[in-house]
Amino acid sequence: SAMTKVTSLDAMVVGAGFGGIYQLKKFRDMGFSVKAIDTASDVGGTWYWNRYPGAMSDTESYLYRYSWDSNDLQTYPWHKHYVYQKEVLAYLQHVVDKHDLRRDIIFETSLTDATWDGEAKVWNVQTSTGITFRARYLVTALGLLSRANFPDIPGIDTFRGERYHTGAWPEGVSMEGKRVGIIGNGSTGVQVITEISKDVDHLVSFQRNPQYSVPSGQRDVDPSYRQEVNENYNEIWRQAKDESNTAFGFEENKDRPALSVDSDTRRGLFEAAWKRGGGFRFMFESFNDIVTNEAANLEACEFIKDKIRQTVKDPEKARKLMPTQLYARRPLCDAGYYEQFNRPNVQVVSLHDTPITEITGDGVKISDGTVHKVDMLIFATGFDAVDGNYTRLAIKGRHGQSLKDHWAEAGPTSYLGVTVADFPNMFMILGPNGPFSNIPPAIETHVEFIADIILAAEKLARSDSPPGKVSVPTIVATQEAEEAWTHECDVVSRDSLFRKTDSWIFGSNVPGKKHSVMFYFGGLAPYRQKLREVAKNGWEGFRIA
Ligand code: NA7
Repeated sequence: SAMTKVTSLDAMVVGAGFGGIYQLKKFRDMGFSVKAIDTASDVGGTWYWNRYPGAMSDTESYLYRYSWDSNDLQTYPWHKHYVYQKEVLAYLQHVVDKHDLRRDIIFETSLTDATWDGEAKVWNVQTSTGITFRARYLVTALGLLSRANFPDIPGIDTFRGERYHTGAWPEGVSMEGKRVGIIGNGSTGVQVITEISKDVDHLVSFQRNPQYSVPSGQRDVDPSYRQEVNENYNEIWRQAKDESNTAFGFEENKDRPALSVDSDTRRGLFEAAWKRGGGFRFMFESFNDIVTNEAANLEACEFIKDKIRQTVKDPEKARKLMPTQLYARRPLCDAGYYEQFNRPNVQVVSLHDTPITEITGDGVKISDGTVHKVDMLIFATGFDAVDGNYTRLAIKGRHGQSLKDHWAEAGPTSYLGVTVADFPNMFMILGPNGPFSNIPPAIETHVEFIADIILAAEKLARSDSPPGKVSVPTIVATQEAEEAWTHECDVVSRDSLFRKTDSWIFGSNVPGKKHSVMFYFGGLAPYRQKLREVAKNGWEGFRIA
């Protein structure tokens, strides 16, 4: 029968990745009745879906985890400086099991519609499996990068071979003996190419814009290193969250412009960074102006281009791999990316020289008429990032308008990256204009802020209620606060060369999507300071009733 089951909850969490898991735990600890839903059949979010070969976090292992379980920090194993997808997924499953969170997660269930009922002060949430929820609070933990972006290439659906997007990678794909084509060479494509080159019969990278990549420095962890981390964990987290902008575990350089030193010194510092490894380190640790001063940026570009020239033996391949843009996209690192092109079975096609004209039944045709025959096509073409995860969902605020409507004119705006005016009691983890930093500490910052403001509002509601009757609080950001935060995000990113370089970070990777500010570029530590001030000033920018 068409009986709909309605479940009343204090809070509902959408998504069971890094963000949703912690939010669920928080609500549980607050004594709330809470459920989380996820489209996937297990926890993990990003790390559930992105099972492509070579998938790895490029945040060092000791900082790519939760900071709130000190026992776990001391004991949970990690063996390399960076964690691979399988390990991140196993870690998240471990956390969920350890804290018995699984019983409140409903899998294979997607949010289809959420509507604010202003009279009852609840969110009515419909799901793909017919379960309906009535929840006082709605928290979306959808991830920054979950909505796959497929290029619109003629003939794409006529391809008869295997076809995969890296963000929905199935288990058990074999590369052996296959001719493989890959479109996309961002951080995902670089990881895939580096990993599979040795396994495939033949690989062609169909490359639009070449990118800059530096060594990751992936290596085994020495037991003494782990011990040192363990002994200093409190200090490590304090530095990452409250002193650093990127929260990657190093101090960003604050006082050395790249052109303030002579060229030998500069080269020496770049070389040292190259040897240490890490994309964020390379970009931010040695000099203070690589992403704000074009002349400084060009110095970094030249250094990396020299490395490409030295590494790639075939001058024609080297030419195609040479970046032409500024070094101002998400910094990449790898375990031997450029080296792969020295293999005779690995080719690169420059789509600037010869664009793809169509995908045929058995390959990829480029503008000079060549058809590259392939058995498998890999789309490492990224995501409709940040707001793309929201605009596909019908989440409707107090005037019945959706988030998509709300963002139609001004672009994806928010107050503090956590909430949107006219969407009472709804909070986003990593919504638009949240901090641009290492993700787990940014997530923790959001989850803790959301928990704190709800606790404060609940307390207020209890003290305001007549005896015997508890009123339900509503928390909503003001339009002015949202506009001011949007302005602030605009101002702090104005000098950034990232803003002048097309990529998903400013929404310019998807055809038709408007170039817009989607992150707070001021850094995690200043962001957290701002949140503390908001709380201290009586939840400034919010109306709590
Ligand atoms: P990215 O960084 O958005 O990279 C996507 C890649 O796909 C990039 O090389 C694009 O070329 C390429 N692309 C996209 N559309 C096309 C079309 N139509 N034709 C050819 N090539 C195309 O996604 P990733 O998955 O690598 O990384 C996303 C984030 O995940 C990353 O920053 C990490 O934080 C984790 P382009 O460079 O735009 O010319």
